[in-house]
Amino acid sequence: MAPELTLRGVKIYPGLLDETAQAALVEDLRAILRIAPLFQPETPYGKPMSVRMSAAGRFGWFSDRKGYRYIDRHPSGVGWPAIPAPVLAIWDRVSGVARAPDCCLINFYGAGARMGLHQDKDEQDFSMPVVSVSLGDDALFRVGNLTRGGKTESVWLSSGDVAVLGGEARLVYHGVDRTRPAPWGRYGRCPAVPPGERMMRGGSEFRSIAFRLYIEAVERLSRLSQRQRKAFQQ
Ligand SMILES: O=C(O)CCC(=O)C(=O)O
Ligand SMILES: [Mn+2]
Repeated sequence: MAPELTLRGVKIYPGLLDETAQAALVEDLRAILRIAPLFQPETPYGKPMSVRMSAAGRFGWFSDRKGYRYIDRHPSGVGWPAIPAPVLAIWDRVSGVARAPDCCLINFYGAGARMGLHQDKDEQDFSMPVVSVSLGDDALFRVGNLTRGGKTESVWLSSGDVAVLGGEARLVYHGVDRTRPAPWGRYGRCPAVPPGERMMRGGSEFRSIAFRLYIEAVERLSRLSQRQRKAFQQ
């Protein structure tokens, strides 16, 4: 499938998912988050990240003072839910690889959340791409270079857009500067994400969400200690 847009090797498929598909995916994500609630990772420097996360699949990404890594259970101790079939179908359409993904990371961008420029290099096999699916509000996605620094370019990703970091672009620096309410987006607001809607009971405003699929590093998998796990169970 040919991408409509390429930004520094990142392939972008604007509006790959129609409104019905977006709404169905949001329901799938809600079901995952009821089992494996969003948590706030900490950087290895001890700073809480502004993006909250969860995951589906065999592995989920996690970070605390001990570093960035994949773990085989949600920090509460519950197993990660399975990757929903429509997510696997998106992977099949755009990834260009036969192997199925092991991880569907769910990134939730609440008000003011952002993600600084970084490379995705906690995975084992860089011949596997990273696929990103945007749902909800628009996100300003920034792409840099294969090394830190230098000029960067950005693009607004809207609900239903899919981006693929693969091949030469697998290890480009990238990040999300900010989000903005979707009415300005190319395809409007994701119908399942009305403004101000509460995501979960006692949960937070479901302002924006982007989730990505990963094939990642089994060998670098680690487990949380009892003490680390307890911190999430309170
Ligand atoms: O949310 C996005 O689109 C980017 C997130 C990202 O780069 C990451 O979680 O590694
Ligand atoms: Mn990344």
